[in-house]
Amino acid sequence: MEVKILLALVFCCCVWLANGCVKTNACGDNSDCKNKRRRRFSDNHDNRPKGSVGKIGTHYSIKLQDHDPCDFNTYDNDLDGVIAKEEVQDILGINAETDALFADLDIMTEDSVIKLDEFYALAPLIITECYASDRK
Ligand SMILES: [Ca+2]
Repeated sequence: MEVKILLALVFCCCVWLANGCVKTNACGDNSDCKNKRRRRFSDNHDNRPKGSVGKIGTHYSIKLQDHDPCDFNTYDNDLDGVIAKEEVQDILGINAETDALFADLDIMTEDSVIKLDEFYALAPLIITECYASDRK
């Protein structure tokens, strides 16, 4: 009987500790990682790139002030490693050219996000400003 109570107590402690660890590793309410993401977003909010895109035939011309239109990180504002359509629209506006650019960059996987490999494979082919870019 005493052994069962002791085991139950140990089990409860393990569950309690495990829950604590999960909360620490995932972005919990007080964890730093969530704050860092929010901080980057708000830091960038005033300094977010703003530009425009024009379509010339099958190619695009992107005009951005003080930001590199050929840099993946220019577009990946939330740092999740992929570019969502909303992230491109935040910078280039919501219009037909932005939609077409996003669709052409997403042509390899068509998964509604642009991954790093996709971006650097396609940007030098379809974005005029990136023709000379030899980034990998
Ligand atoms: Ca992103």
